[in-house]
Amino acid sequence: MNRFDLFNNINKILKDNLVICNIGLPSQELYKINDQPNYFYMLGSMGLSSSIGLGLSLSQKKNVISIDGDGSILMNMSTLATIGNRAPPNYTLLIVDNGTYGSTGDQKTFTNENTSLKNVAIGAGCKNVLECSGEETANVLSRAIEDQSNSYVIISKIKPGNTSTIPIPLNPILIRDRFRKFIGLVPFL
Ligand SMILES: Cc1ncc(C[n+]2csc(CCOP(=O)(O)OP(=O)(O)O)c2C)c(N)n1
Repeated sequence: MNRFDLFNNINKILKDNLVICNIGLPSQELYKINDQPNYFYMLGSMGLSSSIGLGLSLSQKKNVISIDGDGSILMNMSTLATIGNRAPPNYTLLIVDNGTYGSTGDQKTFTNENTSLKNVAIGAGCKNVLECSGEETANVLSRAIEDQSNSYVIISKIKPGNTSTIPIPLNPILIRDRFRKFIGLVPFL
């Protein structure tokens, strides 16, 4: 199972929640499957999907799913310490661990070698850290969302590989404003 297969599998869970999606092909693939105003596509800021989702979950009550990549988490590991100490129960971090920097040509990351993001997350103080296969992810994610008392970090181990996509044809201001409207905030002027 690659990222596109995984997103197809979990879209039924994502669609009812606030989703912050990692920069590059993850956002393009999610857009290709299903575009909704409650999906916030990152068009920049590699490594900050987890942090933006954390801030969002702390500032309002709806469930937030941050979708991040292994490469992005490796680049901004300190996010796991913040999550480990401050994540509220409405926050779930889904790390799509395909073992590569997929968006830039599938260069291998260190999760192929000695680095375990599960162990890093546990060491950073994250509770409810679950590693699973791509096939198991829909079940694991839906149980995490249903649990209103705890935050979760899920590491979904999948195969590398990208699907043919187009750049998201939405203006970043539109992505921002329709997301703000969805959570009940007025658009910026
Ligand atoms: C600071 C910074 N460095 C590098 C990039 C280029 N870049 C964009 S996406 C990406 C790979 C992200 O890999 P990962 O988070 O594992 O997600 P994947 O595409 O594999 O799903 C890179 C290196 C960037 N946008 N910003």
